[in-house]
Amino acid sequence: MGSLRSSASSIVRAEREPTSWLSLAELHEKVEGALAEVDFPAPAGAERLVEAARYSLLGGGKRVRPILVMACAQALGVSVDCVLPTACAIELIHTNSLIVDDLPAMDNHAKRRGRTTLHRLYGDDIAILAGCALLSEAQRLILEDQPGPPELRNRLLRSVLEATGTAGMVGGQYLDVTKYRPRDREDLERLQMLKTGTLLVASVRCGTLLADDRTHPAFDRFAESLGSLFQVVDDILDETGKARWLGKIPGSDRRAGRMTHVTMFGLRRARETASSLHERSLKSLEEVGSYAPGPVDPLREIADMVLRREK
Ligand code: GRG
Repeated sequence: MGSLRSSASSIVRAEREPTSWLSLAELHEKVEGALAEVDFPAPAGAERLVEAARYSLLGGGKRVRPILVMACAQALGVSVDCVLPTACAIELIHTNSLIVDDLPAMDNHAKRRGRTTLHRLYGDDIAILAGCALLSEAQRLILEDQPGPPELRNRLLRSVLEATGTAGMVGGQYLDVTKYRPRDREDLERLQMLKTGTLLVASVRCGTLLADDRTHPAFDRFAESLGSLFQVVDDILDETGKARWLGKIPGSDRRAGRMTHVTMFGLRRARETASSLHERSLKSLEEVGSYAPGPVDPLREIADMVLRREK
């Protein structure tokens, strides 16, 4: 990501002109461009490893997490260009989690993002190494390419590592693969928050950290509702989604005997839960809108998109 390597020592505030704010579609385009530029330095002979990492990284994807980083920073008045390294880092980590989740030892998916999964195309060995490369490069992006003071980079990295480690995604995935059976709704939500919610919450947290040193309870509440909404909708899509749209073969939760909002409470209640989480996320955004200097619309559109998504 050569062009993003900046000597700027602090985050730059955007001009508060309505024309300088980016819409959701523009944020999407911006992050796609930045992801395409991410560099994977590798020794001669390891070209196929880089090709594999790029195959997964650039193979579609809604880019919800990096867009959240950018949209939150923008809502707080920060120029989107200044937060791209962290936004990209989070998408690299997310892509790693999809590669790992698809492996035969996990969910053994044949399709992801509408294409053949990485391990089926390149083999398990290269898929695992490509996943590792994505994780390492993600950390390098934050440590080296993210403009801002060193303490900011440390806090960003800490947020992301907490979300991915044993107290986050890895712990959640462990409970999942060892067939941990949630006792009740609260326990199910805890499990799902670890596996899916923590990285979404970290994306929002990174966006606000990049803007200032304050806590933002309204953003935190938005992130938690959105994280839960994302997983409830994922549970619904696993039951009702069409492979053509979903980009993977649905029904993996049921086949794996996984407890979800649908298998525990039924489709109708899962939809009601999704709708109330969506409302809750919009309520938090009203609070955000009452003080944020930048636009909240892209965040609102993300919440709508997460509720209505078909993939
Ligand atoms: C990150 C170190 C590290 C390990 C990962 C495999 C694992 C440990 C965790 C699995 C987490 C997982 C796959 C959770 C499911 C999350 C989920 C709903 C993914 C789908 O996300 P979308 O819909 O996908 O945003 P796209 O393709 O749009 O990016």
